[in-house]
Amino acid sequence: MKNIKAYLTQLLEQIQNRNPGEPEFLQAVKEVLDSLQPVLTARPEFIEEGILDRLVEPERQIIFRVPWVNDQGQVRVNRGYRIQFSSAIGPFKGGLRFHPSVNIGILKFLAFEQIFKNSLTSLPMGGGKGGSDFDPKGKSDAEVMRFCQSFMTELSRHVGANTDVPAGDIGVGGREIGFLYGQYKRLRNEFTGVLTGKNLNWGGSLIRPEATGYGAVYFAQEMLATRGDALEGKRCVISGSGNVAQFTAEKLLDLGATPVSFSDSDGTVYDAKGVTREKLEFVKTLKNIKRGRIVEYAEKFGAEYRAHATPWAIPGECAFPSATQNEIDEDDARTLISNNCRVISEGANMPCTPEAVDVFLEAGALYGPGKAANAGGVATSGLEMSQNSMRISWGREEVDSRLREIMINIHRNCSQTAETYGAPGNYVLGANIAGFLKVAEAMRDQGVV
Ligand code: NDP
Ligand code: 2IT
Repeated sequence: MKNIKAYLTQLLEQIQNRNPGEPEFLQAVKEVLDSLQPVLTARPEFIEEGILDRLVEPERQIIFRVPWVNDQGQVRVNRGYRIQFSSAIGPFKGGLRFHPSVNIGILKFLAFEQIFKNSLTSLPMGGGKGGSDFDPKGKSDAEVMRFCQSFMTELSRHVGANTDVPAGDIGVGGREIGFLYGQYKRLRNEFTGVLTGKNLNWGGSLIRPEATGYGAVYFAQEMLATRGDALEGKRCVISGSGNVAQFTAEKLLDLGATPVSFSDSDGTVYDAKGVTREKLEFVKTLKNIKRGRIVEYAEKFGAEYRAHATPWAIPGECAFPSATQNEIDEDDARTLISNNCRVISEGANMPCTPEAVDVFLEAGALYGPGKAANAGGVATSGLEMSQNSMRISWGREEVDSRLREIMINIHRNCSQTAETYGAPGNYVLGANIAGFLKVAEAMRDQGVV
C-alpha cells in the first residue's frame, strides 16, 4: 500500500512537470488516480506493466491553424485541436467544443474523462475530444459555416467512422455538426458515420439531442431509488440553458419534478413558480434559434434575474449542473447542502471542484459524477454509430429505452463497484474504478502500444 501511494505521488508529480499550465487536466487525473488505490493494491500488474503511465499520455494530439474570413472580408485565425487520448476499447470518440476559453489543458481533461465515461457505457468507444477557441456567439450563420469548413478541412485528415468520431459539446450543436459533415463529405466523397449528433434526415438518431439531459435525470432517478425516493415533487436547480440544461428540464417535467432555474454566462433566472413546458419551449427557441440571452426569460415571465450570479444559492432538493467545469466550488456546495439539496447529478463535465465533491460526499448526498451521470449523451452517439453501420433507424421508443437501460446499468455498475472496493454509495470511486478496469484489461491484451 505504501509503495502504491509513493508510486501514485511520483506519477502525479511527473504528469505535473510534463504538462505545465494545465490545471484542469491535472485535476481530472488526480481524481482518477486517487480512486484507483484499492484496485492497484489488488492488481499490482497494472503498475508493473505501465498501464497508468500509458493511460495518462494521449495517443495523439493534433493542433492546427483555422483561418477563415468574416462577413467584413477580414481574415480571422483560430486554433483547432483534436486530442486522441485512448483507442483501447474502440475508435476515439468525444465531442468538439467551440468556446473562447478552449485550450489544450481543458480539452485534455475532457478527453481523459471521456475514456472512462465511454467505457462505462458498455459500448466500444475510446476517448477523445477536440474543439477550438472560436466563439460562435455573435457570429452570423455564414461565418459559422466558413469557420466549420476550414476547421474540418484539416480535421478530416485525422477522423473517420472507424478512427475517430467527433460530436457536439459547448458551442457545437446541430447547426455546426451539419456544416462540419457537409465539408467532410465533400473532401472525402463518402457518406459515412464520421460525426454523431447529425440531423435526423441525414443519418442522425432520434433521442441524441435529448440524451445527455434525459440520461442525467435517469441517473438521479436511480440514485434516489436506492433510498426509496423519487423525483416527483422535487424542486430542481439547473445551471446552463443549452442542450443539456433544456433536456434535463424536459425530463424532470415528465417525471413530475419542478425545475426552478436556468443560467448562462451573463446570469441566472430564478423562477420560483417553476419552469413549465410553455416556458421551456420559450427557452429552446430563445437559445437554439434566436441565440439570445437568458435574461429575456425573466423579462417575459416575470421571474427573478440575478446578473452575474450562478444558481447555487437557490433552494432545491436536487441540483443539475449543466453549464461548465468548476462551476460549483466549496462555498456553493455548502450552500446547496445547507439548503437541503441531497442529489447532485452532473450533466456538465467536472462541474464541481474537488473541495465541492468532498463536501457532498461528507454530507452523504447522492452525488453522481459526470463520467457516469452524463454518459447518456455519448452512449446515444454510440447507438447512432450502430444505426449508421447497419443503415437502419430505430424509433424513438427503442432508442429511449436503450438509453434508459444503459443509465440503469451504469448506475448499478458504479454502485456495485463502490461496494466491492469498500466505499458503498461513493459513485466517484465506483465510476473511476469500473471505467478503468475495462480499459486496463484491453490495454493488457493488446501489448505495449
Ligand atoms: P451548450 O453550448 O448547448 O450550452 C452551454 C450552456 O452553458 C450555455 O447556457 C452557456 O452559456 C453556459 N456556459 C458555457 N460556458 C460557460 C461558462 N464558462 N460560464 C458560465 N456559463 C457557461 O453546451 P451543452 O449543453 O452541450 O454542454 C453543457 C455541459 O455539458 C458542458 O460541460 C459539456 O461538456 C457537457 N456535456 C455535453 C454533452 C452533450 O451531449 N452536449 C454530453 C456530456 C456532457 P452562454 O450561452 O452564455 O455561453
Ligand atoms: O462530453 C460528452 O460526452 C459529449 N460532449 C458527447 C460526446 C459524444 O461523442 O457524443
